[in-house]
Amino acid sequence: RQYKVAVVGATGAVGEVMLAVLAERNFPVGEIVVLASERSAGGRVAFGDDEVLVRDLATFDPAGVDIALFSAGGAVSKEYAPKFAAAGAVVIDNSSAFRMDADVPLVVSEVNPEAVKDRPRGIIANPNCSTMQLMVALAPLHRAAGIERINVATYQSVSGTGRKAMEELGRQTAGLLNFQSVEPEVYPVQIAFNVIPHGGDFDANGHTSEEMKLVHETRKILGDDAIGVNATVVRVPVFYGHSEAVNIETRDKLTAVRARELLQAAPGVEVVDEPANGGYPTPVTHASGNDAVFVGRIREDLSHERGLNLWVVSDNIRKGAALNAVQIAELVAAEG
Ligand code: A2P
Ligand code: 11C
Repeated sequence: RQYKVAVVGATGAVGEVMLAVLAERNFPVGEIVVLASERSAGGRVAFGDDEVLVRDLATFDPAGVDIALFSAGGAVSKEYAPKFAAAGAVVIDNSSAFRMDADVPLVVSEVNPEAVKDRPRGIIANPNCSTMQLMVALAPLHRAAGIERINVATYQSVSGTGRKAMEELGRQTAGLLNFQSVEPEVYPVQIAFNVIPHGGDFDANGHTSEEMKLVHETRKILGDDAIGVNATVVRVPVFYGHSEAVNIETRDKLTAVRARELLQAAPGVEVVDEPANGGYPTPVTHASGNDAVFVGRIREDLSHERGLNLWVVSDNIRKGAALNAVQIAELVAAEG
C-alpha cells in the first residue's frame, strides 16, 4: 500500500530531513504534500530526485492524508494536529505539544514501539532530541540492571533550536573572526565561541523546560515513574549533534564490561569506546549525518558502587527528530 504523506514544517531544519529520510528509506509514499507558513508557500523543496511545491498550511484541506509528520513548533501542532487527525490522518508530532498527554503515546522506535498502537486521538508524539538519544542508550541498561537515577549534562547543538539559530552561529563566528562586534538575536547571549547553560524557558525552581523534558519524557518512555533524573542542559557552538555526559546509578551492579556488551547488542546503538586518542564519538567525527546513537567513555563510577558513566552522541535532527518520526511512520505502515 502507498500512503499520502504530509510534512508540516517542511522548510525547517527538521522538516527538510524528514523529507530526506522518507526518500532514503523508501517509505511507501504515493503522494507527498509539503506544508509550511504562507512565508514560504510557492517555493520548492527537495524530495528524493524531485522538487515539490511548498503549500500554505493555513489553507490546506487535510482530507485524504494518511500520515502527517509535524515539525513546525508547538503552537502549530496544537492548532493543526487535531484537525489532521479528525480528517483521518495518523499524526506523528515532533513538538512538545502533546508528549505528556496520557492519551498520546511517546515513542522511541527501538525502545517502546508497541506503544504506537494505543493512540485514541490519532496522534503519536516524537520525544525531544536529548531524551531520544538518552533512551536509545539507556533502555538496554535499564532492562538489565534497573536504573534508579540518571545524572546528565547535555552539550546541545544549535540545529536543535532551528534554522535561524544555525544562521546566528555562522554569522557570529564569521563576524568575530573578522573583528566585528556581534549582537545576539536567537539566543540571549553570544553563542559563537561560548557555551550557554540554558535551553528553553526557566521555571519557578530554576530548572529549564529542556531539563524538565528529560525528567518527564524519560519516565514516560521507560514506563517507570520512580526513575530520578537530574539534568543540566547546555547549548554549545556545534551545528549538528547533541552530546551527553551521563552518570547512572543502577539497582544491580553493572560492570563497564557488561554495559559495553549490552550496548553492542542494542538496536540503534554503535559503541565507539577505545581509551585512546579519538577512540570516542563526537558530533563531527561520528554523529552528524548518521543514524546511530553513539556511545563511548563507558566506565565505572569510582565514587559509587553501582554507578556507571557514559558519553552519548547523536545527530539531533536525524535520530533526535526526523529519523525517529519516519521510523514511527514505518511502525504505523506495518500495521497494514
Ligand atoms: P516557514 O519556512 O514558512 O517559516 P525551524 O525549526 O528550522 O525554524 O523551522 C520551522 C518550520 O515550521 C518551518 O518550516 C516553518 O515554515 C514552519 N512554520 C512556522 N510557523 C508556521 C505556521 N504558522 N504555519 C505553518 N508552518 C509554520
Ligand atoms: C533543542 N531539543 O535542542 C531542542 C529543541 O521540545 O521539540 C526541540 C524542542 C522540542 O533545543
